Amino acid sequence: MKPFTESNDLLDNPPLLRKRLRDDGYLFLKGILPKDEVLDLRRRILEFCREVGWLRPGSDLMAGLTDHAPILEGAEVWRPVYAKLQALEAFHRLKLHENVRRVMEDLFQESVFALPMTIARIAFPRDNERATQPHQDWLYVGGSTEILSCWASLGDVPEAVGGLKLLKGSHKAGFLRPRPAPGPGGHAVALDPTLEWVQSGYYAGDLLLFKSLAVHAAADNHTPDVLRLSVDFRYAGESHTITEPWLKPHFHWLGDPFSWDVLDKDWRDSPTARYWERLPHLKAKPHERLGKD
Ligand SMILES: O=C(O)CCC(=O)C(=O)O
Repeated sequence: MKPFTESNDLLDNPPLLRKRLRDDGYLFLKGILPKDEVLDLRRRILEFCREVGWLRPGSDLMAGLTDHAPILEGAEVWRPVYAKLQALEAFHRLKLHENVRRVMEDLFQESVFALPMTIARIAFPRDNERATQPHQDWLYVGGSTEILSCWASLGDVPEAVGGLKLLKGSHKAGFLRPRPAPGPGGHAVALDPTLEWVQSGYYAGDLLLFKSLAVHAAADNHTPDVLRLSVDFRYAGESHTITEPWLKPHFHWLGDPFSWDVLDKDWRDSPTARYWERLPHLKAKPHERLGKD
């Protein structure tokens, strides 16, 4: 598979950065997130995984090795682990880092805000058929099609472990009607055979950002035993409309503990909590899931 084009050399040239995003549908930025904070999050999440017996006994925590049968996102046993992860202030803070904000302001050419819903994935090996299928985020995110998605590995994710791959140029085809499919999100789109997948290995701190209509998917995890941890979040310019569900935590549709009242109770006074309630221009509308079968 062809590697991502790295765009760090354009960070000082916003017009060219914007042009590359318009042309390719994505930007791959090396080392833009604080590596120490990313690795600290990895350690904390892997501790939660170890507590419930998902990690290989006696193995190095940070290696994230598992012999456990794959656990699917949403499963009963997954929920308490994910609730602990979602209750970490540092998890929600990562997306607000000034390096990300600066890039987003250059791209949107106005003040920006991160959508509050922030997603983590604990993707098991030996489960490629139930990994995230090719899709466009706009189906789930709705609102302005200019909203940008971001995906970062929590730790190093070499190509063999999977990470996220993207169909370069696919954002130009408009909204593609999805069909039901296994894996997170539950939908997939047909692929334009003239377009090429791109993917690179990720190091802690790297960020892939892409347009809401860009087709992307989980790349296969070719290892027998390495968990893939990642975070994904979204940004909008202050003039753009978002949809109301994205003001809530991921999996809020299950109710508590996936509510802000439960998740941020220990850090309610921090700037990470409820920052969107202090944004003067935020516009949110209900989400009509166009294209839902
Ligand atoms: O990490 C994954 O498997 C899926 C992430 C994704 O599709 C997204 O960020 O929109």
